[in-house]
Amino acid sequence: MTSKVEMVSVVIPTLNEAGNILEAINTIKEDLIYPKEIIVVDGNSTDGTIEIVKDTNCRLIIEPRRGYGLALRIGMKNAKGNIIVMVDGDGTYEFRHINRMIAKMVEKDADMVLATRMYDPNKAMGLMNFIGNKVITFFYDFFYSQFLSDTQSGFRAISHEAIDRVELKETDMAYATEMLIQFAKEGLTMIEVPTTYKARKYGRPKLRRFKSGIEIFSTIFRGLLDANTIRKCQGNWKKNRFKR
Ligand SMILES: Nc1nc2c(ncn2[C@@H]2O[C@H](COP(=O)(O)OP(=O)(O)OP(=O)(O)O)[C@@H](O)[C@H]2O)c(=O)[nH]1
Ligand SMILES: [Mg+2]
Repeated sequence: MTSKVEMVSVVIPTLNEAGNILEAINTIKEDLIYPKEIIVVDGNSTDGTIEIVKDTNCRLIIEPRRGYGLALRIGMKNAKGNIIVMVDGDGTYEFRHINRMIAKMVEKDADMVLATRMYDPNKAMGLMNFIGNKVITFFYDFFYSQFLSDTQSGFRAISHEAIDRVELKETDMAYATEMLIQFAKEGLTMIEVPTTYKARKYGRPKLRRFKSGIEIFSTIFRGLLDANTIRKCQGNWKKNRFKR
């Protein structure tokens, strides 16, 4: 439940994003209307990302161990806001939509708002990522009784209290799916707002599609091994059908 905004902690994982990170920080600083802190969790970048972040007044955490999920987890542990926003530092997401996501979160008293890229008129997502995302999302929605359209969105506003209720262990890309599974099991409310998406301008994707795909599917199926999953999730369908 998120009934008011005290402070927003924006957590940005970065690994060699020197050409992207400053625009991300500046846009968030200018546009986000709520009291805020920006926490960059860097994986020991070698392209100057660290120096760029040091020149801003953002909090910088260096986490040399690899992993997108690990970086987010460390960032969230250090967050002071009652709302946490996770977003990539690669300039692919529309940062300007943060206010809209938070407003929706409060309006609907939701525990998480995801920015969905599935209604993006520019169709900037690559075909393979689009297909993979659709298949993963279908299985996730079916088994966990949800109505999400973009489970692989890395742009989310999350209630701090809710994220403290779940235990997440994945260290890489499957972290994002594990979070949705745990939220579904806890009966927490997740809704989406549409966003636009841009192709990466600088640097290389860190996503290894095949490896991540296997990890994500095994996370979805492992989640079902818990005997109580069906019981815990069966009420979600009714509850979520109109909550949009
Ligand atoms: N600290 C840290 N950040 C990481 C790590 N791997 C990826 N990131 C960051 O996490 C975010 C998401 O990774 P991306 O490489 O953009 O993955 P993606 O969004 O699937 O790929 P694109 O299609 O290129 O956007 C980016 O801001 C990365 O810099 C890591 O091991 N450590
Ligand atoms: Mg990205």
